[in-house]
Amino acid sequence: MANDKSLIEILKSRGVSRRAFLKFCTTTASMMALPPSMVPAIASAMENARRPSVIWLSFQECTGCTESLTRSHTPTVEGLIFDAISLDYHHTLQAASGDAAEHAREEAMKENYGSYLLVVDGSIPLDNPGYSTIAGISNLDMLKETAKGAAAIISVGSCAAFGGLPHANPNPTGAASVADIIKDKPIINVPGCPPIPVVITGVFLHYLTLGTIPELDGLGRPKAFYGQNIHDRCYRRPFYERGQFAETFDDEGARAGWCLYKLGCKGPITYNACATMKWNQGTSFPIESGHGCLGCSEPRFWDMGGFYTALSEPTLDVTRAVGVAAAVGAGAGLAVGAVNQIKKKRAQSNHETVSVDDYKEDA
Ligand code: FSX
Repeated sequence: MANDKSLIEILKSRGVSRRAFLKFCTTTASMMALPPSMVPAIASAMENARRPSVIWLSFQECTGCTESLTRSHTPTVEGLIFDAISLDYHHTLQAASGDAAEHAREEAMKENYGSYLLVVDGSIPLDNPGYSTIAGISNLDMLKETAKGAAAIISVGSCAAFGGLPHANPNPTGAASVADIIKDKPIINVPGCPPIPVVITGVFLHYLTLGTIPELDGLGRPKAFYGQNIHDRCYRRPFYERGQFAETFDDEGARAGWCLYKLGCKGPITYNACATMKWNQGTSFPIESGHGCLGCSEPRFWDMGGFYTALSEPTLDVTRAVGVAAAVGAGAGLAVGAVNQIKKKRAQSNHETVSVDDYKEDA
């Protein structure tokens, strides 16, 4: 249960040296887009931090989010941080099952009422409560009941944040996001299908060290990780500017590493840290592996016109006019509809009111 050991005690017991700890604090500050001057404050906060109780609920999802988190961090310090939260309930990771598992959730809620973190992955079916139940409790009822005593909610993955795959047209279960349902709690959206594991732990870290939720964009995503689009940080961007595009996945352009825009890359309308933080401990990310970005951290990405369909035909004007593209704030070469959609997304000022259904008119 929570609050039994401080974070530094846990790290020490696992053989993490002071030097490694401080290095980790520096990395954490950088990950959270905080200035180096914040490192001592982070170190001090982490030394005194107690493990928050975390209740993790999984609804309509593929478990990719949990796979992403668990497979990528052992035995790094980020992994230890994951150990350092008190994960009191998690369908996939907990040893208990049946009544014992449900009691663990109820006990954690009772013991830590008002202070526990609720993490949700997966969307919630609204059309028929029987579509998805846990211990005979509908996802909707379990979410509402567990959210009541939560200090904050982290929606991990695009399903929980925006509806994700279950919400894809024609949305047969009436899938809804957490923010569609819960209106009276701070909600941090950590989208991606799945999200980058270091981003998930980074959000935990922010809460753990600073006791606050990070600064969010109009879609409830932490700006530190979702503040820039893939296109702006993509190493293939110079090819885009020169109008050099792969036309097929096996042509000379593809072999030379040219831009994948014409092959359907959604990098220009996708806000995520893949191009900078990468995956598998910084090894690569989809575009580096030769595949366009699917836009998985954006609402309704399954319905964005096809993974291999270009956003629009890039023109000489837009491919060469970087300054103009920057001025419209949405990357170059976008179809007018896509630009409008992005502007609308960025204009949202209150993430709690953001719903996937807000974007229906743009479909
Ligand atoms: Fe969804 Fe996550 Fe994609 Fe899967 O929990 S964001 S389908 S990776 O597993 O919710």
